[in-house]
Amino acid sequence: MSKDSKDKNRYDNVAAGSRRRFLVGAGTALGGGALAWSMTGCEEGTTTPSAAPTPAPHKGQEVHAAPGQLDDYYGFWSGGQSGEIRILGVPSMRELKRIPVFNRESATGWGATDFSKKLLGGTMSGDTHHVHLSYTDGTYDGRYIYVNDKFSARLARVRIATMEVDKIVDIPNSQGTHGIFPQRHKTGLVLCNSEFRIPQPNDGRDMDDPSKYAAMHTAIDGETMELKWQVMVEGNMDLCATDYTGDYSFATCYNSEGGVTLEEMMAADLDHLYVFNLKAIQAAVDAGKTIEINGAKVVDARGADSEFVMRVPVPKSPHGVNITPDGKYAVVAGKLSPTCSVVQIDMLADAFAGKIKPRDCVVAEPEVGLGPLHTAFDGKGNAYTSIFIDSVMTKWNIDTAIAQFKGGTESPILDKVDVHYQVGHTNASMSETKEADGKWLVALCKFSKDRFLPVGMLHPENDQLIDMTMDKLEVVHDGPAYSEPHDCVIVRRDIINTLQVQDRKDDRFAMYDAWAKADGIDIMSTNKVIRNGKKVRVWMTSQAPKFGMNEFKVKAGDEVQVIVTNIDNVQDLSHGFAVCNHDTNMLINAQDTQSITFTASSKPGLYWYYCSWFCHALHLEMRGRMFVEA
Ligand code: RUQ
Ligand code: CUA
Repeated sequence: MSKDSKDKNRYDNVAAGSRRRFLVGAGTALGGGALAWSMTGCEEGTTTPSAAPTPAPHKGQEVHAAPGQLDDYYGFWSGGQSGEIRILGVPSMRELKRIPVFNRESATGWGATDFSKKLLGGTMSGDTHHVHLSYTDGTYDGRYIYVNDKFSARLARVRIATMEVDKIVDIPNSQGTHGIFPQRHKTGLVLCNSEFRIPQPNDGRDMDDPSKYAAMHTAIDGETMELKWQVMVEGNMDLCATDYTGDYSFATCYNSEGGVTLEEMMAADLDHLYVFNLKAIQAAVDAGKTIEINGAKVVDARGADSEFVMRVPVPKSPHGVNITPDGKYAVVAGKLSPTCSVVQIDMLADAFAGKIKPRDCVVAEPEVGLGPLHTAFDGKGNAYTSIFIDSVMTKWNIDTAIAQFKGGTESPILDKVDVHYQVGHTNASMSETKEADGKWLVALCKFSKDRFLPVGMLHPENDQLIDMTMDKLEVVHDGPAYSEPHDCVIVRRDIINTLQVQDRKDDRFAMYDAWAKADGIDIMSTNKVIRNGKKVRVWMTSQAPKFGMNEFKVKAGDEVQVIVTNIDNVQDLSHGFAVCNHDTNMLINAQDTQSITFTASSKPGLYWYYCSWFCHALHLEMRGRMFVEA
């Protein structure tokens, strides 16, 4: 066997290995016809992996960011099972930062510091899928980032000024919190879908009676991060969206059959888009027309359409729902159908009033390719749908699709570009706002197969950048990504303004201030050890290249809390505080305070503590001794 054919074999095996059955079955006959739903289709057909041909030089926008050159956009990526958020520069696709959210992170001490421990409540892993920023008047207001945790039904908020998590809320009565979306007219509610149906309440009753399972559409206040209400529905909910006016929220629903096995979930031909009438729900909550489940005010909207929830029938197992930047349409991607269903939002009121049927609100259903998942927009009337099975991005025109649905003959499909491979989410610059600008499109491909050097059994994913400004879509960058970005949003850089040094305004500082008051110390200058029985509190400052205390004494087995205030007042002059052999490290930014609690070793001895973030020419000398006495 020649080296070349060996290589080819290896790549074929890679391809075969990634033949995870995404969808099985059954060939669901719908709209465009029966589809054979397995990824085998793509290996035999259009997207057999092979090394990419050398591309022709790119003639569109500048992609490469030269040394020292800033990107035009911030990209906020979810980190999937890593539990974090990532910040990339777009178009360079350079990774700028990771924000630990639901994960324990060794570098910053997130998950180990007292404040992060309190927020995480002992649950140290998370599955982030959807990152969205807070809005005012239909566009990003630069205040907050929200992200879901699918593992443990939580919603976290990051304050953009500090790029740190400031709140985490547990969502009751929910499993598999998946789609989330904030309201767009103002920083109002953040709506969260539970994907999995469970008994309500889930206390051991009805465990094996799926007919009684239900899922929750949950409203969290985006300012206070308090739970406002839940709406209980019969089907599981996938992606979430909100309109631009504050009237509705949306959830795609698959498994309207209420099945618990794959076969059962695939039985019906149609599923639907849930439309939630937020004003009617709020009125019911205000009037006390709710039931209480685990402390949540719940509106029961199971079964049939009501003033609260309407079900717009769409082809089987819809996935993404995205709202056009003009606020007129909800585009529902078919997943098992090769179509997108376009729902006209200003017709929904008539459907709620019973004047028209819910299905009448569907005004277009263009065929976009096999396995449509998510849709982005350019603000110029075009939609860009990610097509999983075909591994393409399809560009189509919304008005032409509507004309075609009425009998027109012009095809709405404008272009298709191959992506590599099996694209999941997609998003475009400012696409989820009224300021969508049609510059950059990102295809988050679930598999890279042969695009990068093999690195063991698991290959990176591939976040590909596409130039949207030319007649033809063109892939201009391959971005390997680890575990496992689901979604991203791309935000103009003028919207994001971060602090240079800590402004000490988060909840965290109220906590430290209360302790300082109790101990009668000045947090910005005191270096002091305070003992209270077996508990020792160490107040310490840091200023390059010294800690305010060269040594302190504790006793073996003491509970030691170290509170470090970094009194340096220079941007990026951060210090770390690590204690040897104590599983203890944290980052303290300029003008910030952080605290960490640990148990002093049961073995008496000397343990150095040291600065773990590079700060000064004498960074290595920035350390002190902890004496653990018997
Ligand atoms: S989902 S690949 Cu978790 Cu956002 Cu669509
Ligand atoms: Cu302080 Cu390194």
